[in-house]
Amino acid sequence: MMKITIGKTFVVVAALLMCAGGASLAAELHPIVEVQDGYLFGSNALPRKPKVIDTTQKAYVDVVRDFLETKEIKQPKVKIDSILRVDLDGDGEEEVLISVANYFAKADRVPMRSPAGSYSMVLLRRVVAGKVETRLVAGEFHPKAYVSKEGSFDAPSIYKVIATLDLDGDGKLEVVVGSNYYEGEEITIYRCDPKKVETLLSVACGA
Ligand SMILES: [Ca+2]
Ligand SMILES: [Ca+2]
Repeated sequence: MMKITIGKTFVVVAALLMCAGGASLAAELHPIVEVQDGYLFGSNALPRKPKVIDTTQKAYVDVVRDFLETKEIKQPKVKIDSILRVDLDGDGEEEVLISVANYFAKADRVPMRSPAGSYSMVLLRRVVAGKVETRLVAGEFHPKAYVSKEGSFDAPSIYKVIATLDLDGDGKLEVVVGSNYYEGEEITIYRCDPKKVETLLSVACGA
C-alpha cells in the first residue's frame, strides 16, 4: 500500500523512510538526512531542530494520564518514550510532541494481541489562542484485552515521532510518525496546524 497525496519531495522522503530498518540505514541512503539523538533530520528541510526533553517530568506524565483517561484507559500505567520540544509553525512559541506506548511487553516489542489497558499515541501540546491544548496526532487505545478467536489477533501498533521536517518548504514542520506492529511498520506524515491535524502521506510495509 502506498498513498501519495502531494508532490515529489514526499515521494523521495517516503522511499527513503520506507522499510529503511532504522535511522542509521536511512542516513546512509540519502545525503539530506542526518541522525541526531536517534531522530531523522533533513539538513535542507530543517529550519528548527527539536530538543529532547526529560520523559519523567510530572507535568507531562499528568497530561498523558489525563488524556488516556478520556480514552477509557482506567488508572493508566504511563510510559513516555520521548518528548520533543520544537516550534512547528515558526511563530516563536514551541510546541511539544509526546510519544507514549505501553503494551506491557519487554523493551520495544509489540504483542500480536493488545492487553487490557494498553495504548500507544503521539500527543501534541501547543498554545492556541492563549490556551494550552492537547491534541492527538495518532494513536490507539485498548481499555479491554483483545479476545482471540481461532488464533485471530489485532496487531496493535507503537506510535513514535521519528522526525520533524519541513517537507513542502512552507516554513512549517511536518511531523513524521512511525508505527510498528508485530511484523510490519508504517510511516505517516502529518501536517499539524493549530486548528487541525491532517495526514499528508502514509507508507506501509510488512505483512
Ligand atoms: Ca509554534
Ligand atoms: Ca511544511
